[in-house]
Amino acid sequence: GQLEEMSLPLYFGWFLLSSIQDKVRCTAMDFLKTLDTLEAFKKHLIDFTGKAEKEVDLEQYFEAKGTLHCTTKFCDYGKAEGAKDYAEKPAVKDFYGSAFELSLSALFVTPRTVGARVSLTEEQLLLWPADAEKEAGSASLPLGSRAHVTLGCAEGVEPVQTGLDLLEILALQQEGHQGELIEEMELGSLTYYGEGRWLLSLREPICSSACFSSFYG
Ligand code: ACK
Repeated sequence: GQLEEMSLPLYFGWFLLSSIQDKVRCTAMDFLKTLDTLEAFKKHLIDFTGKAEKEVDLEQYFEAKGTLHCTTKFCDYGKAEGAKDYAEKPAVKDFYGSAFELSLSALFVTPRTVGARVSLTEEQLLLWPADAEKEAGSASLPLGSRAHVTLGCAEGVEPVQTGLDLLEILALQQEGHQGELIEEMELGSLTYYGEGRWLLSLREPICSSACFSSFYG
């Protein structure tokens, strides 16, 4: 029928409830504002500016990228590998349009992106493509490691980079890099992983209602 012939979406994912989007954006902005002022951040400013002594306003540095969501499968209207198989998975069909509770467990900042890590439940992992981490060259990381919400990108950076930046930090952790614990902030503990990579593990994960759906653009 006609439905089957419709092209596949740009991506499938969980779309955060709009009231929670504001809360997440505000939390991220507060974090950027604070990070900006820390001596430890200023010490590594060159990662962001390419020049010592130059100032950076992180709130201006990153551009927001549309509606907040956690991509499960990027389909590129059917052109991406495995797009059709994903769309036909029973779990994808069964859960399409259903509400979920996403847990945002950390915020991370790199010179390219700012994002939130999403910790998926077993049920949510049913909607996670088996090759999402492999595709990004991080086959040894657990399924769902790439799950994130993009909160902003530096000029000229595409949002696909956010998940790759998260995987980079998680790969460092897996290799035994503890990072440098900078300080206990109100929101959680802040760790520096070198090369401008900052991770804030949230003391209280942000819980967000989100609808599993797709985006056509
Ligand atoms: O921030 P994101 O997760 O990164 O959400 C957007 C969304 O699809 C629309 O562009 C993500 N995206 C783009 N290209 C890819 C890709 N090759 N693999 C996985 N996710 C992608 C992007």
